[in-house]
Amino acid sequence: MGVQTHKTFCRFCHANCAMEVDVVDGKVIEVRGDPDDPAYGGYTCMKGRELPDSHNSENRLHHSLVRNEAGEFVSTPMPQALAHVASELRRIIDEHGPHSVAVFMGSGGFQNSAAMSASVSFAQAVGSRNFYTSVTLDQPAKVFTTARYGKWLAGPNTFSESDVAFFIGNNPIVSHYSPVGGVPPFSPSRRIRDQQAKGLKLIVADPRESDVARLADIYLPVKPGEDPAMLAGMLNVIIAEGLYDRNFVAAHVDGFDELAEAVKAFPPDVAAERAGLDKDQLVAAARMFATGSKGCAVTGTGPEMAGNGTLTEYLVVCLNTICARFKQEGEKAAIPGVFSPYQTARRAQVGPPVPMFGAEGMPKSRFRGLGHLGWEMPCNVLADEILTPGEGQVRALISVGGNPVVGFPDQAKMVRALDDLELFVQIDPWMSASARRADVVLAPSQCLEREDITSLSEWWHEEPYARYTEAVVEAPGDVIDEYEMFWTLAHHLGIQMNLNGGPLPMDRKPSKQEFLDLAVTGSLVPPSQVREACRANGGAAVFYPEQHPTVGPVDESEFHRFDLAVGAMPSEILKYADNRSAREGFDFRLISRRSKTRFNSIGHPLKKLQAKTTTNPAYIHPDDIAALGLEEGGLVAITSPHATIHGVVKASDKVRRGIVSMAHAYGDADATKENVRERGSSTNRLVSEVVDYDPITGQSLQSAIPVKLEPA
Ligand SMILES: Nc1nc2c(c(=O)[nH]1)N[C@H]1C(S)=C(S)[C@@H](COP(=O)(O)OP(=O)(O)OC[C@H]3O[C@@H](n4cnc5c(=O)[nH]c(N)nc54)[C@H](O)[C@@H]3O)O[C@H]1N2
Ligand SMILES: Nc1nc2c(c(=O)[nH]1)N[C@H]1C(S)=C(S)[C@@H](COP(=O)(O)OP(=O)(O)OC[C@H]3O[C@@H](n4cnc5c(=O)[nH]c(N)nc54)[C@H](O)[C@@H]3O)O[C@H]1N2
Ligand code: SF4
Ligand SMILES: [Mo]
Repeated sequence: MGVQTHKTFCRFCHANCAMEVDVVDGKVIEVRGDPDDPAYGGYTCMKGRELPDSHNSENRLHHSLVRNEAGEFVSTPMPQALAHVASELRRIIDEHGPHSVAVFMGSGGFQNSAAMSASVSFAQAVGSRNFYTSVTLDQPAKVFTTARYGKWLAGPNTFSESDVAFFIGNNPIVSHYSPVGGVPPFSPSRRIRDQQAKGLKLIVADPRESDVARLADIYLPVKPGEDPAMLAGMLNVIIAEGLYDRNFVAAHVDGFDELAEAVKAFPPDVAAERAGLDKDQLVAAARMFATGSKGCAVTGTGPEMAGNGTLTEYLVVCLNTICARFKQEGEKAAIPGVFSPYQTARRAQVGPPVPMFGAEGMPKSRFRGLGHLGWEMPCNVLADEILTPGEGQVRALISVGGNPVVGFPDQAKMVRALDDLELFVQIDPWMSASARRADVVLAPSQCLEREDITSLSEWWHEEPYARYTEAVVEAPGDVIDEYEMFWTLAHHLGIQMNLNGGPLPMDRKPSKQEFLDLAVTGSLVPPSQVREACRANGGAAVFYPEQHPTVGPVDESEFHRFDLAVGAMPSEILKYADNRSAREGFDFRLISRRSKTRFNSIGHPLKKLQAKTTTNPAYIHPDDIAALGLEEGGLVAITSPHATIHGVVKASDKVRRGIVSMAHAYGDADATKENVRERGSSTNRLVSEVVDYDPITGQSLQSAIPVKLEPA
């Protein structure tokens, strides 16, 4: 049979790169970047190029697995597996109440454009407060600070109009991730260079000279966890030298005087000393950022995980706010977001307050004073909610493309918790570290076997770009889409799922198109319309320039201001100034990074990615290697106050001294010193979520972890 070529997009990660896929005899044989797509221009990365292996691998699950009485997995038809899960859920709900059922949506789930709505509406239909997503293992302080300190309705300056950009612990060249205002992750390094050719000045702060740091005009090798000192020092300079936007502050910002007073604790010499930076570089960076006319400061995961995450994000909000890095009346809105249902018009003003953590009536956890952040419970409390008897104890967990064994803090405790559940359901195409501990593994379809919309990537598109892709191959064996799994479970339980646009039909299974239309009702264009347009366009993307909202004038009847002095801020700056976090005997800091060849733990089973690496090396400065008596290629024992792991030593003069830089999501619960070269090891064994965590978001210290290093 001949080759059939289809236009679609990759969903290995959130970037949704435009692809052409060759199919022979119903099998994907090759994928490549679609050179005709105007936003992506043919770009792909080494992970996405392995989609054929991912879909065709014989190690992939073709059938669901249910444990029998002897505890062995038995291959089970999907309808029976789902009926079994539903009857177990019914028993558990009847016995322990609705909060005993938890749902966790991990990063494998995010790749399906229906899975978030399906899993959250299922948890709500059950009536459980225990809905979790990887957002609270990731960058929850961004969600909190934008809601708490003020959200500009028109959005921030976009990258393509910027003459300055400041990336703090964000390495989009490898991660293909940057918050709105950062660089769109499609061909990120070319995009940065092109913008530099147009005059962009780039500042990067990272304790290691990351891929993006190598392109910087000013590189600030900040000490791990000391971003607040660096940022407060920069604010000090900007305010003292009057480099901020006075008119904007007068019109839209409260709490400026309190901020100005608090950052006096960080004059440049004090800030530079604390952050481990050169004072002149810090001052130069502050001036470079503030004298630019457009462009944002953005952070990635590093500084959010390094302790003081909420304070760091708050200071970044302050930088962007006092320098007025926002879209103004008459301009096109920053990010049109074709599939995003907007409740409020895009105006040149701050939006109404959004109820966040601690608001009246929001569900609370039984632990550490933590509670719902927006609509979800922080991952920090999941292990304790499972392990601790009492009202609302979690007895059943459905993990949708998450891998709690490797992603969560305190691996040993999470493993105990998973093993303590009455029912652990893992939705996963692979026998991942978590799937191996599950009671039921439900086998999902993979991306090229599904219809999907580009909702996950559209917050980077500055133009109204949209796609609805068809499935390009049929799924093998007995696998289905996650939305169908949740619908079937709800159908068995006799509960009603409600989406953004209203109730989902429960008497017959809705199509994916119907599901998506209801999931994003109120969007600029409904998915069904985009589908028709894409079909008419040979499967390629469509643009909706006439739908791109123009920023409207201020609505005086709904006028709000940024407030930089609510809650614990800015007094947290002074607390931080008085409090140096030293851990005696643990003089090194382990910092997180992304592996080029994996997406968290996604990709471990793929042959070509394995050929590149099977471990997450411990990158250490050559002088530290010598001083500690370590050896390149040898093993290092890495000990935190909580546990010890092993790593394969790799010399790198790109990391600061006093640091070990390692990717997470390698190694499973059985990883040992003996198998670290084949599996890598889990940095989360070193972390305790009850000792070092953010009191608002629950984010655990997953970077800048105090450790000591010894030869192993
Ligand atoms: N120490 C430390 N810890 C961290 C981090 C860190 O930097 N340092 N990073 C944190 C971050 S940012 C995140 S987002 C979390 C991630 O935490 P999780 O989301 O829990 O972990 P992943 O490894 O992404 O899990 C993905 C799972 O999805 C499965 N999968 C692969 N393809 C598919 C698919 O098509 N469908 C379905 N249903 N499943 C699929 C994989 O086999 C895997 O089991 O980890 C966090 N943990
Ligand atoms: N190839 C690949 N891509 C991925 C992923 C993956 O696993 N592999 N994971 C995906 C996920 S879930 C996410 S959330 C995104 C994350 O996207 P990013 O946040 O861009 O992730 P990283 O590339 O790890 O960049 C974080 C940087 O923070 C630095 N850092 C660590 N500690 C500190 C600190 O205390 N202060 C400062 N200033 N910097 C610090 C690290 O050295 C690192 O360079 O990436 C996504 N993309
Ligand atoms: S960047 Fe992400 S979406 Fe693009 S090819 Fe790589 S994995 Fe796929
Ligand atoms: Mo993440």
